[in-house]
Amino acid sequence: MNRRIYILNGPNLNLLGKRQPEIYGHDTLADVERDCAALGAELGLETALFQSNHEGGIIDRIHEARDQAAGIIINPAAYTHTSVAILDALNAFDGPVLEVHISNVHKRESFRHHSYVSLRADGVIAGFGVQGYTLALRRMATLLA
Ligand code: CA2
Repeated sequence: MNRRIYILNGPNLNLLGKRQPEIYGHDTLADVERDCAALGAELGLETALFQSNHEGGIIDRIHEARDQAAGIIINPAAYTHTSVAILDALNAFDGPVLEVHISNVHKRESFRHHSYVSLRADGVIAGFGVQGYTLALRRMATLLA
C-alpha cells in the first residue's frame, strides 16, 4: 500500500519563521519538513511537503495526490477562506484529508472563521503552532492503519 503523505501549504507560508513570529512562531517550513520526515519514518509514512503561492499550483498537487499519496495534510493559508476550487479538488481525492492552521483562526478576524476546506476535511487542527503538522501526521497514521 502507498504510504506517502502530501503536506500541502498555501500562499505566504514560505515566509514562515521569517516574519510575524508573534503569530506564526520562529520555525520555518524547512523545519516543518524535517520534523514531519523524522516522525513519518517512525510511523512508517513517507512525507512530501510542497508550498505554492498560487491556487492552481495547490490544485495540481491535489490532483497528483490522487495516484501518488495515501493522504493529504493541508494548510491552504488564506485560500482556506476563499477557495471553492481547492474544496472541489479535495472532493476528488479519496483518502483522508486533515486541515492544519498554525494560528487559532477562531481567535482572529471573523473572515478567518469560515473554511471551505473544512467541508471536506476529516479533521482540523488550529492554534497548536507548527506542532499541528506532526499531530496531524500521527492522526493520519491512525486513519491509515
Ligand atoms: O494559521 C494558519 O496556519 C493560517 O492558515 C495562515 C494563513 C492565514 O491566512 C490563515 O487565516 C491561517 C496565512 C499564512 C501566512 O503565513 C505567513 C507566515 C509568516 C509570515 C507571514 C505570513
